[in-house]
Amino acid sequence: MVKSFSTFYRHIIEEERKYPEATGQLSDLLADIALACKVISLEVNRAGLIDILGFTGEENVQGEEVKKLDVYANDVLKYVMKQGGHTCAVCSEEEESFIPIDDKFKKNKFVSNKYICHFDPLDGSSNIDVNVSIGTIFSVYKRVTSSGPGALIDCLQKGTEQVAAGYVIYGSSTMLVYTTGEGVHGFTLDPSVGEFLLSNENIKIPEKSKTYSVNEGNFSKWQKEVRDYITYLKDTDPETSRPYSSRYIGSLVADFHRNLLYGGIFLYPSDIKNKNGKLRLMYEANPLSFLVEQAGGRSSDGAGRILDIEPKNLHQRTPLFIGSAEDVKLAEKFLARENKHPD
Ligand code: P6P
Repeated sequence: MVKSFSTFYRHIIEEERKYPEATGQLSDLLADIALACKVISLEVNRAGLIDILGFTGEENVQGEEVKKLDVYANDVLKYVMKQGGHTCAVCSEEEESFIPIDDKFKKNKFVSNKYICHFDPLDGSSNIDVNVSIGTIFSVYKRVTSSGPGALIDCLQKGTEQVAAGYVIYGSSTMLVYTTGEGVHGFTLDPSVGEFLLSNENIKIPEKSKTYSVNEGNFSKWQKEVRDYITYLKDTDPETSRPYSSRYIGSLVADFHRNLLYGGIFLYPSDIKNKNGKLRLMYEANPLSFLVEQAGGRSSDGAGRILDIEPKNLHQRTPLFIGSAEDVKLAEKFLARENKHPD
């Protein structure tokens, strides 16, 4: 079958045309995000050549050493969102609080800057220096306040309220994967023309897989039910495709992207040290959960749907079980046996 030739911008415009009432702001916003990620991609791919590597000596809100590329990616996204005029607030892993944007930048004087965005500007940053794939994750909501600079209430909405979500993975090629609720579509950056070209239309994650992705170094810290689940996956039973293969890159976007295309379950459970797990709800779990559900997969905190979680703060963490629907359902069954912490 001949692949339809399309660029990311053309694709979002065609999606927009399905909604007569659309003002075009979301299309422009997504194009702005793609532009920012092209700029970030340039630096990521050059990082090995210039002194952008290494530590800035500062710490971000997570108390982690910040590498210069994290700061750079965050600055580019903030700048492009502010100049783009379609957002009233930007939230980021690198920013303690949300950044309100007043409407002096808005492009359409009849319509307020009606969106807010959450970003993980450069997820997996600990892998920057060893040339492992890293990524930018984004999540877009409609504002709930009516006009002017955005407020916290605009930024703390359930994942089900997202109007768009996606990521850009900076790997052997730079790929953008997104959804606006009309399926999941992948685009590969052609550096010679500087465009994201449609490469994976209507991605569907395999219902069941033979791959699990988890940091087994935490095994002794998990509650018993999680330990039982992983042990089950490693037992031999050809009928249920066991033992599963273990694949763990330690870069969420890279692990998720592989599972999205090939099937698999990624899990970052809570443990005795991290009672709510490590990963962040607003700019990691929610956007990837929107994508995986649109691709026919499932995403849970072990007890319930990630997208149904009512957020309490911008940087709250959540346990995450995400990927092929049958695998996530089985993990939930193991966890339902009892919710006691490790014996
Ligand atoms: P661990 C990278 O720092 C990150 O935030 C995610 O990209 C990744 O999935 C996770 O942490 C890896 O955590 O504890 O296994 O190193």
